[in-house]
Amino acid sequence: MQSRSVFITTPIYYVNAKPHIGHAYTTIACDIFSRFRRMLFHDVKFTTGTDEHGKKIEQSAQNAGIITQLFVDQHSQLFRDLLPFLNIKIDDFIRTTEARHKKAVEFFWAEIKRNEYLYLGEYSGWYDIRNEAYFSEDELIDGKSPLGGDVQYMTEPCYFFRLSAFYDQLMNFYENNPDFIMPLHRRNEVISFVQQGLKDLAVTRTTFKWGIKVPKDPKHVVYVWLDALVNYLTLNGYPENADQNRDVFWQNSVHFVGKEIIKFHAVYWPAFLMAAGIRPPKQIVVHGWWMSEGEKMSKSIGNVQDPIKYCKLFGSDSLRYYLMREVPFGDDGNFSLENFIGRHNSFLVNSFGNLCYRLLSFIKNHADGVVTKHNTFTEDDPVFDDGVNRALAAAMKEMHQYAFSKCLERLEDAIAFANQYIDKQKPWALKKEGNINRMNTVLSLLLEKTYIITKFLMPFIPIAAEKILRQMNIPYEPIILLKERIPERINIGEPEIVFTKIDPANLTAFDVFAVDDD
Ligand code: ME8
Repeated sequence: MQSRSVFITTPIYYVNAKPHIGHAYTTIACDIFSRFRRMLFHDVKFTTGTDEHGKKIEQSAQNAGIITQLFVDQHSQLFRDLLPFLNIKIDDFIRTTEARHKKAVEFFWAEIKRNEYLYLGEYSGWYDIRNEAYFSEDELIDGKSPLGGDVQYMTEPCYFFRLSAFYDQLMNFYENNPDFIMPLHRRNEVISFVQQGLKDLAVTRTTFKWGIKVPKDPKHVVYVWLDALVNYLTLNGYPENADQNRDVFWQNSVHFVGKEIIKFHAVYWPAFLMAAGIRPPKQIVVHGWWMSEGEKMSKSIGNVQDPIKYCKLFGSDSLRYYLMREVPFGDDGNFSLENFIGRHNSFLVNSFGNLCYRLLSFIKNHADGVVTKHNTFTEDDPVFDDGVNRALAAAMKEMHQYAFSKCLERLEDAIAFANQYIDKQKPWALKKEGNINRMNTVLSLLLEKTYIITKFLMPFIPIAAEKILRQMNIPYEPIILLKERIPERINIGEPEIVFTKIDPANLTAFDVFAVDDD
């Protein structure tokens, strides 16, 4: 049985540059899943935030010639400012420089120290500053870290976390929780990583100051990943809310992450939590990368796309739909303006938008804006009804598996059925023949199905769906019910076109690919 509560988190983003499409992607996916669960009347807590400590951030501030606190304040604000553009509704925004987070990290540290999972030693290795991680000589590729960053050899005294002690516990955990890592093929990667053996992990640094100091040993700064991962607990009221194991949100916590940070979330984080006596989160949902010009879109590479430009040009609904539909969640995808326009025009305009507008404007113009249910059925009706119901049920199943693009494909099937039904039933011909009862039967069935499909699309395209539902003028609860019935008599509102075709020829004035230099 699925719980009625869920705690949905994005990774907290580094504040060393402006947000780009990659960040927008994860946050949009979380927003859509949150809205979906809310529309099942579940209790949802959805959070995001910024990761503000570490050498990389300190260096970025120095390079910009700004004091670090001011630099992180400004950049964190950029991530916060992005949210209304994307039409994201969050419950909390965390910054790792906040007092509540410092308190949580210090408490967490003391817990794992008390449980004897920390010891003082010395660390030497090749340090990748960009990715805040140490590597051994044999892990380097062409003199760079396996993550592609420049490395320098460093030795420092530091605290180690006894990760090696968690091999059996982790393996048992993966075995007993087969859907801990989604999609499932990612689970095998994690298991084979752990099977290669777990070395103790250096969890403090002395080479920089910008971070949370180790309690009672302040020349050490807590490793940025340990600091960052604890954000999920801070957001859940830790340490005041000390018994996370009994907390319904913690028990149902779902971390959405990009595939490059799976090791931190699916190996280190569960081990840190086990060391503190807290059970791991319920699920880690892993997605792939948006690529641009053949490489991962990344602020360090500089091949990024600005999500705000897309929202301003085409509206947030179009961006949300494109990102969710273009690539199966979990796979990599190439971000392309051409495909963006193609999907907008073919689905939002020609398929869904057209169905709603042709149906509502027909009702307005040829039925005085009123649909009354009538039982003049033919054998086509249950076929249509069943087809749509089946597509909706399949969409629901995909959504629970975080298969956003497959969910949308099933909704597209439902819309295609409706468009076929309207073409075959020809309500305009029924009107001409004076077969008003049959026309009403057809129109009410179509309106009912289009209404349910529109509600299902709400998490994806909330602005347009809301407008269409208002045009339908059906008193509605924001809840997805697959077999909902509409009232006997509907007096529809004013039909309006909600999506207009994008003509690439009109876009020449805008350089959507320009990268801002600010
Ligand atoms: O890793 N395609 O922060 P970050 C898809 N602070 N998603 C992308 C992407 C792309 N090209 N680029 C970024 C960090 N993302 C840490 C996380 S969590 C405790 C600490 C998204 O600013 C994706 O979700 O580098 C990825 O995992 C995240 O941004 C990385 O953001």
